[in-house]
Amino acid sequence: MKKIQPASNPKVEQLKTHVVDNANQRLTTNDGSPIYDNNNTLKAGNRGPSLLQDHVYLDKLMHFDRERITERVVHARGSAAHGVLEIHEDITAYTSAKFLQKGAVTPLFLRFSTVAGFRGSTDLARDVRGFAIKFYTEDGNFDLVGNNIPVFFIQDAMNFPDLVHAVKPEPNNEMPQAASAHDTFWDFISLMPEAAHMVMWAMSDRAIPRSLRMMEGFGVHTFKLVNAEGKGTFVKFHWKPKLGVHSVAWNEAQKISGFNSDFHRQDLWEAIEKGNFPQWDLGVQLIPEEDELKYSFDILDVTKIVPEEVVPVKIIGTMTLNRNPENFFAETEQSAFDPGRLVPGIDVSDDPLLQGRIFSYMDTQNYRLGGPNFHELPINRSVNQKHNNQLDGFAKSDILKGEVSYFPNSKQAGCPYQAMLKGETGFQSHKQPVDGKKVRERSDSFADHFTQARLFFRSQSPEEQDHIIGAYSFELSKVTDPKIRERELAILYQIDEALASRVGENLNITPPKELDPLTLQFVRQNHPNYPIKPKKPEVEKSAALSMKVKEGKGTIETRKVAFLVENGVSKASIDALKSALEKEGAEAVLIGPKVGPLKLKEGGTTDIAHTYFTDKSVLYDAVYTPAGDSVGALKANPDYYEFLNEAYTHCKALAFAKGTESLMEKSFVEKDAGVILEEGGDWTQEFVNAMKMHRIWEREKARKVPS
Ligand code: HDE
Repeated sequence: MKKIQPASNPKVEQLKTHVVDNANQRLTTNDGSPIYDNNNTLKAGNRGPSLLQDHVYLDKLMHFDRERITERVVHARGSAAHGVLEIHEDITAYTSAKFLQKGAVTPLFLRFSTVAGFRGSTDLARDVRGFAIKFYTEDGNFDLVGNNIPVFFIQDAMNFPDLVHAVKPEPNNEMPQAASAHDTFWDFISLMPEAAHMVMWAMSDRAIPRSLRMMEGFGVHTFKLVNAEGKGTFVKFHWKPKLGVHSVAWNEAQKISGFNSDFHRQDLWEAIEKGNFPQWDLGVQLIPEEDELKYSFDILDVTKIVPEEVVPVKIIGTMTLNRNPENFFAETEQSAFDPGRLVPGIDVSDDPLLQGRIFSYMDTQNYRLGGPNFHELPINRSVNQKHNNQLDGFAKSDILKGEVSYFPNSKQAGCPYQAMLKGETGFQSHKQPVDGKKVRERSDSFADHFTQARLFFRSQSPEEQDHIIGAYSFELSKVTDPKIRERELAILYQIDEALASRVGENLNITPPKELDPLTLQFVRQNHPNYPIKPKKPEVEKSAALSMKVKEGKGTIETRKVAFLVENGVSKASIDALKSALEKEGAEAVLIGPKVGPLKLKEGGTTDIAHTYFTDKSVLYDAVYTPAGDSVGALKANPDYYEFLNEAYTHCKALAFAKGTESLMEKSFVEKDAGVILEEGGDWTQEFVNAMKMHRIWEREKARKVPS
């Protein structure tokens, strides 16, 4: 991976002016008064009652009592980093946005999140991941508040609070935390076939990423680019990770949640601290306005993708995350995203979900961050100074100069002036013709709920399909109301018969062939003539939808390999694989019996920071057993066998140094393409190649591995 030094930029410089460094400083109250004693409250006698006049204590406790703010109503659990976007291609024909011009380098802040869980919930929940980016452009902030899944559950903003209520913990007992596997979610979903496509993604491995650095990101909605002549072009935004798109297994995800519920947060933080800056290519799918109605699906319907085979993704730039936040609360927690933060050259489309979002985000930030001045918080400030006549409000920090705070004025020569008065461009909405009656209706072009769900399912590899079936079976087995299970199976039947019957087998249900009357009744509220014959899709399969690594395409950069050791391990045997891994950008981590020094066969010691007490195979990508006098101790160590067995079960690559093969006998590891022995040949390269495939999928077939 290309290591880039984080160059300074206007946002970094702006933030620096707000950073407080307590090193070498005297303790003070919030008003700067030096504190003499920070241990004892003021009392009447050293055994007497405390005094109300203790302003030092009052100052401290008054602040402490107010430390918590309301968490985000959704996407509460998040992790973020600073970075930059660099544009390599010329797309001036489509947009005048300055930050999208060839050569532009724009500072940004990216916050990843899960959706359903509370702020302290596990990173590895089966869930959609938020992918929200604030670009600090010279024309103000542009927020691209996307997800790692390119479609959404619902088509119209009116249903959003219901969707969220259904998926969040149930209101009577606040269970379950950070999980969709419960009655209310599936009750809602089974009445809303428009969710079928997104649910398919959520039941796929996309919803349990290996790392935030190994996820795709999507702007999700269709947006509009607008060029200097005012011509609009529809656009879909894509972020393609340089490290590839990878996931863990569901069985693994649940265990990671126990061993390290900060797994993704820590992974992101550590990668950036080590200089392994995560990178994504920025891609755009461009659709001329004339083609708006050309496809079998409606491009304003957020439950649809535009398959890459139909409109190719043009790569135009690279995003690099190169700096961790200085302070979690000040930056990650207080960051306020809003799809309505637009800059000249970019506009919203008429997607009714996107339109609804424009209100909700600003409204929620006003509430969550305590008033209308949240954009003055350092993390939210634009890098160009804002100039307007808006005054006052809670926590105002800008100090407006002079007596003029109105428009028009003559006392300040009409300033701040409107761009149009000086022949400047400024933000102009795309001049699209609009004509229609005021109605609360859904277009019938939004009525095909199953074709793309089918496209997604049929584009998956057999292993990925198995995982999807496993996920539906897990979630619907957790549902307690049999009617809900059946209703959902009727939806699955509409998508793919084999999918429905395999999930049905696991639930002891024969899938109904027709949608449930309740579901139909609901759909007909939007589409009175439902069912409506869907148009023939442009493609039946899309290779871009499968995550399976193509032979010879993978990378093992930043992957972690557990080296299982005991006293007496051979340094030479460690180094043999360690150097091969490091050459490929991967990391070797020694797991030993205790922290501190570990004896080496060759003499001397090495330091152990990770032990069998704390580290389990689910936290690593592959496992190696080096040779030495450690074999006896390993043979007697049940944790060693747990490590091997689990790594094997989760289809990871395993390597055994010469003289350690016999350790396999007590485990249930069997030699296969992903079990590499140090015997002749280029075994280190073989191991690297096996890791590059991410998983040894053949193993799943033979051994009913948990998904
Ligand atoms: Fe959000 N969403 N959303 N959403 N969303 C929020 O805003 C909302 C939707 C997304 O890291 C909230 O600041 C409505 C789609 C992300 O801070 C809230 C609708 C997509 C984040 C809100 C949607 C998203 C949010 C809660 C339907 C993908 C986290 C806290 C009309 C394109 C941003 C907040 C962060 C957060 C409303 C649908 C992505 C309540 C009303 C579609 C990544 O305003």
